[in-house]
Amino acid sequence: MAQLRSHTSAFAAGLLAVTLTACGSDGGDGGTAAPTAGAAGDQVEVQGFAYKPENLTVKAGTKVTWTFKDDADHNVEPVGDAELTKSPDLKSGGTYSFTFTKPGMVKYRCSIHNYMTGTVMVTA
Ligand SMILES: [Cu+2]
Repeated sequence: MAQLRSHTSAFAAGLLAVTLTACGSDGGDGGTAAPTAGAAGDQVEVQGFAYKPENLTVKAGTKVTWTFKDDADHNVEPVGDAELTKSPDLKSGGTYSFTFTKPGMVKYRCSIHNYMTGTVMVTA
C-alpha cells in the first residue's frame, strides 16, 4: 500500500512539472505593441505613396527630413494653419527638410495625391 502511494505522488509531481514547463515557455514575444503617439525620430520616408512614419513626434527646434523614394513625384504641403512651408515636387533621391519651432500638431499631405497624409506632433 505504501509503495502504491509513493508511485502515485511521483506521477502527480511529474505532471505538475510538465504543466509548469509548458506555462513558462510561452510569452516570449509580448510587449512590442506599437505606440499610439507618433514615432520618435526626425526622418520620414516617402515611399509606396505613403509617409513613413505617418505620425511623427519631435521636440520644438527639430529639423525633420523627408526622403523621397518613389519614382512618382510627391511633395509635403501643410494642411490648415501650420508653420510648415510647402516643398517642391520631388521623386526618388530628393529630400526636403523643415525645422519645426512651434509646439502643436502639424498636418500635411501630398498635394498631388491628397490621400497621402501625415502629422508631425511638435512638443515643447
Ligand atoms: Cu504624392
